[in-house]
Amino acid sequence: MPAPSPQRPNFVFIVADDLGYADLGCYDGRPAEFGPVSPHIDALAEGGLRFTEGYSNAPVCSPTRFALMTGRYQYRLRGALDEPMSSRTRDSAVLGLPPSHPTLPSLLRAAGYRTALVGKWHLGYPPHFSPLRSGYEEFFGPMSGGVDYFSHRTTSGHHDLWLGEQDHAADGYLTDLISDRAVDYLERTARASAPFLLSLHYTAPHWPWETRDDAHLSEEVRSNLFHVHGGSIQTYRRMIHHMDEGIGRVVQTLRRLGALENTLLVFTSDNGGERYSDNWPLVGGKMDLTEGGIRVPRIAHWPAVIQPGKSSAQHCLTMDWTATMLDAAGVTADPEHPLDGVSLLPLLHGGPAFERAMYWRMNHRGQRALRRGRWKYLQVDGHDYLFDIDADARERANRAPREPGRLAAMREDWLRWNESMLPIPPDATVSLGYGAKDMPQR
Ligand SMILES: [Ca+2]
Repeated sequence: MPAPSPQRPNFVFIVADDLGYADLGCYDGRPAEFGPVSPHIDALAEGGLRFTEGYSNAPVCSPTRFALMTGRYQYRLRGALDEPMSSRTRDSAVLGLPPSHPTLPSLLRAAGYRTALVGKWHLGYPPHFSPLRSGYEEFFGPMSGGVDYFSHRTTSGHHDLWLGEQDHAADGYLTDLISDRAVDYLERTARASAPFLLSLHYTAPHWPWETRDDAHLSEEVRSNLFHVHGGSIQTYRRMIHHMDEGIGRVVQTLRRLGALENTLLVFTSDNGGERYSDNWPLVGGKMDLTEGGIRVPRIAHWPAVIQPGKSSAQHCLTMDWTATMLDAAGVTADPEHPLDGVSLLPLLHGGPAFERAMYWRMNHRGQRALRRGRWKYLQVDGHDYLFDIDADARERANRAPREPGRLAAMREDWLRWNESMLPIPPDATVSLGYGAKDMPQR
């Protein structure tokens, strides 16, 4: 094992929005007609560790972000029980991340880290909630779940681009504005003596389906950002490519400032892919607890510590990275809010993979899932399934009738876990945005 780094590392945690398992070149994604979709992210995989069984805490936006911020199962907080939090929550004093709750940025900041969120928040609005109230010193981005890339407005028409807690007018394509701000932050921060956390939460490649050259679409998607009448695989890939270009600039800036070596950079997605995504060979996508909804790209890059060019089948959830970053910074969690996340730091240092049970739940379609080792218990619409994921990641060979004992044990395991979480209240919402009348369903 390499010796531990003498200085506390920096963290750049990059989240793509609705990016699927096979959308990137380094996950066997197909190239676009313009060439490789994700050359800079692919280079991070070559220089770092690529996870083949990395999972999001939820198959939808805001619940995963609750888990990332708290390092705990999101089902412990009421706001995370909406799937996802919609823009109707704007005035809510309940639906958001409570400022009193310890977070990744608040714990790091208390330990002397500089902290910034550049990009999407989606964890509630001021005056009750905001990134600045949850540990970030700086915030630039939208607070809602989705905005138009050019007008920066939500479906309900609210302008939703903020600098701190102030409305912020800016011209430009949101992916580029986010990349510009990230580079600007690094230039102001990376040479300082204090280490930093930069949370870089792109909205790409989330709908509406707009590339940098599609400003003319802004007006027509104004009242329906779900954009059910538009988009294409070509547009989708270009949106990923725009984000990839920004990530390339971020990496280049870190390198130029001499900060790349001791920065743990993680790239991942908040949930599985949406309608134009490629989740092959997995079934399902966003909102589903089948693998396509929760297994996501995940790359860790840290030249000082991680051996380059390897992949790992270590099971890990989004919240495990919260635990990992705190561990790498030498910061302990608040004893009143112990982490559910498990630190992967020993693995990053070259240690062996370990078993790590993972639990999920969705109000939508009454879904449950538990992955333990090679086995997965899944319930959808009242039907119980059992899959050997190592043999059948596509979840087409249902082993439940052949292994009733294993199924029963895993169901009991899930039920015990669920009792330790908040129950789903009657007023919890499920927001789908479109359905069978808009396009044939899978
Ligand atoms: Ca998302």
